Amino acid sequence: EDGSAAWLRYAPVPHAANTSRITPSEIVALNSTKSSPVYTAGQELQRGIAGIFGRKLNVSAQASSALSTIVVGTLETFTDAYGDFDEAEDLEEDGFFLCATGDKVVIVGQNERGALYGAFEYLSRLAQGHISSVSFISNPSAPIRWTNEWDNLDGSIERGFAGPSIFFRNGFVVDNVTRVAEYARLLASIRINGIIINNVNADVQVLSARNIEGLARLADVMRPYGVQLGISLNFASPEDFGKLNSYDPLDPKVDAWWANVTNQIYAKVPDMAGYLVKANSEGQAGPLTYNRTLADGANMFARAVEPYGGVVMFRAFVYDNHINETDWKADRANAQLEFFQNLDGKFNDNVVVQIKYGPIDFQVREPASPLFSALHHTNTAIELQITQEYLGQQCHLVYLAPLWKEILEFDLRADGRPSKVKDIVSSERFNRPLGGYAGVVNVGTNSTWLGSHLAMSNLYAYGRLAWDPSLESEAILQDWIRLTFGFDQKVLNTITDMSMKSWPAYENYSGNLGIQTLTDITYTHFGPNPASQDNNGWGQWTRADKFSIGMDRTVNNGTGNAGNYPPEIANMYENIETTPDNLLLWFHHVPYTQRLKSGKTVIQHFYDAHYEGSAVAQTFVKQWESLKGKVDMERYEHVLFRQVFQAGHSLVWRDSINEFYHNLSEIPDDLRRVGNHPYRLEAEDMRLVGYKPYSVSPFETASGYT
Ligand code: BDP
Repeated sequence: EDGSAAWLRYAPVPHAANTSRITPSEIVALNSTKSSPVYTAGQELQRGIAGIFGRKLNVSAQASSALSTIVVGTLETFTDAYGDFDEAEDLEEDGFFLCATGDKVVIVGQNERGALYGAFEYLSRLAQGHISSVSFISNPSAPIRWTNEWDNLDGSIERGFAGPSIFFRNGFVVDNVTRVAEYARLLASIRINGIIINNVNADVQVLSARNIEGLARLADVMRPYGVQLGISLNFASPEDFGKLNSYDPLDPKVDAWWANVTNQIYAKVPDMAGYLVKANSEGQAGPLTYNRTLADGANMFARAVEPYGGVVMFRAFVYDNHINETDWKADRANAQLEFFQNLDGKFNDNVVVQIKYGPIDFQVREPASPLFSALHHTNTAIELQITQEYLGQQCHLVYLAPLWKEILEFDLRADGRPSKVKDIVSSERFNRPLGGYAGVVNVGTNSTWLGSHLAMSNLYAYGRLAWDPSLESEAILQDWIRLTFGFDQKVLNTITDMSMKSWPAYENYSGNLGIQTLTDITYTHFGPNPASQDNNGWGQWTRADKFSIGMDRTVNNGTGNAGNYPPEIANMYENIETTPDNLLLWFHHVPYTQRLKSGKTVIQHFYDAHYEGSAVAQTFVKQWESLKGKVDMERYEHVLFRQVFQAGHSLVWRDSINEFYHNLSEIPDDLRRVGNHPYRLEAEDMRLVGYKPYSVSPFETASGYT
């Protein structure tokens, strides 16, 4: 159990009696072409049933009249072979119909991909011991359900925590693509249909002839899983790679250059999903250099991929990372609206503006980005981060579905009407042709995929929510636990409890009340460093001084950011009384002695929350230890190591943050804990062998500064 099977373990179901309940004697997969997802579905059903029930069924491509079969096909092939059926008309693109009664199982996809999804759904049910009869249709919430990998051509991964890239090595696409196929299989099982395989900070060399050949090899192994390949582009490629003297999107030479490159790629990868573009952000080139709009830039790529049905994901993460800290009206949270609001309706229909869930950058808590409610004539997608960049980097357990759900279920009240984020990105609310989900994943060659077994619940939940955002976080989690760790009730209860407590705990011991995560902001984004959250050009600021803390984003006195929301929401955030406590410091600058709705002062809440959050992290170790013998040793030890680390690091967090604000405000903790470091073992108290004292930065991370 090294984690490579993830949730597709197909472990035997515990009660032998169940084996007699699955009686189909053969599998009919109505396509014998090996690159076809229907063929894959047949193979997968065979593999899964062999694992779960120990029975090897034959797979045939010929429709059979035998009563006890599992038939999988597309709407077209199924009706050709077996005639019409009632549910057919309700199927939407990528959707499937699954009907299992006794020994007869019918799986029909609206297309090939849908058929494969139906097969995975059936297997997931079997693997979880659900063998009762079912008959239902399932359709996706949105057409775009992609991952974004931030892999560099040299094989490193930006914000990757699980070893080097599975896609690239030494400047080129890897030779051995086996693991890419395995990854595509994993993603297909959660109904992800596209992967952008390279970093948004894109290297122009992805367009080299050798790499385009490589893309074709990657696409070939992903195709049987219905996963399309896409790439990130560097806006300056015409100049830096093509040797033109410009990359102006309105220059016909540049346009022709992109059309030509795109034709070359589609010649090798006829079903390429499209392009992802990060422009004019954090030093990346873009159309603004030529006084062209971001829409001019996006539409240039859109024209190139349009003949092939390709899509351009254009990131709304546009800002200048040299923001002037002394300008009190400056606010990075306003950048998205400043750049995109006036472009609504100016993007081609195959462009999707990809918006991070909040206005800043994957923080432990942010309000939903107001841009979702501002673009009514533009396709949008939400960008989520499975990679725990600011959230413990896979060394802390943080189950993210509850965070994503808060955003997806948030009602932005555009035009005073129900406007939940999930209904905007599904394309429904503003009746758009496209919309969906982009999840930053960053798998690596580590057998666990993400570097941590428990972090895989996040990838699983991402796919499930992209398909159906109305699912509950806990229900998704429990499916994942059963598939990953089996049927033991104590295992289920314990991992559920730990996971559901994990985001609140992390928020408590990192940054609470909407102050942002308080990690080191200069580069690592990992441990505590509240001082770095001011005096930096990135615009992630706490505005903390001796007396008060928080960003004033009101229209009245602040940066005006609250006014970016539709009126009902704007009014809520404009006023301290109606702003929820958990976003108080996001929208308001208040004295440390400000009373929260709970009655506590801001500073006392800080102290208490940090003690509470880190205390919860201590219990994760005990909880996990209680599963010894119920989880295989390999995964048990791997997880235990991380939980012990998290328990320790949460104390470092607690003490650094509390001491920092204690020093700054000079307001004592009511319970006089700050400065005492309960539970903590000091390096200074140990006899050091092979270690030397070292002055740490930031100094608060060690109680004695060393
Ligand atoms: C920031 C990451 C950086 C990414 C950037 C982005 O730290 O590595 O390049 O987001 O999303 O949060 O483009």
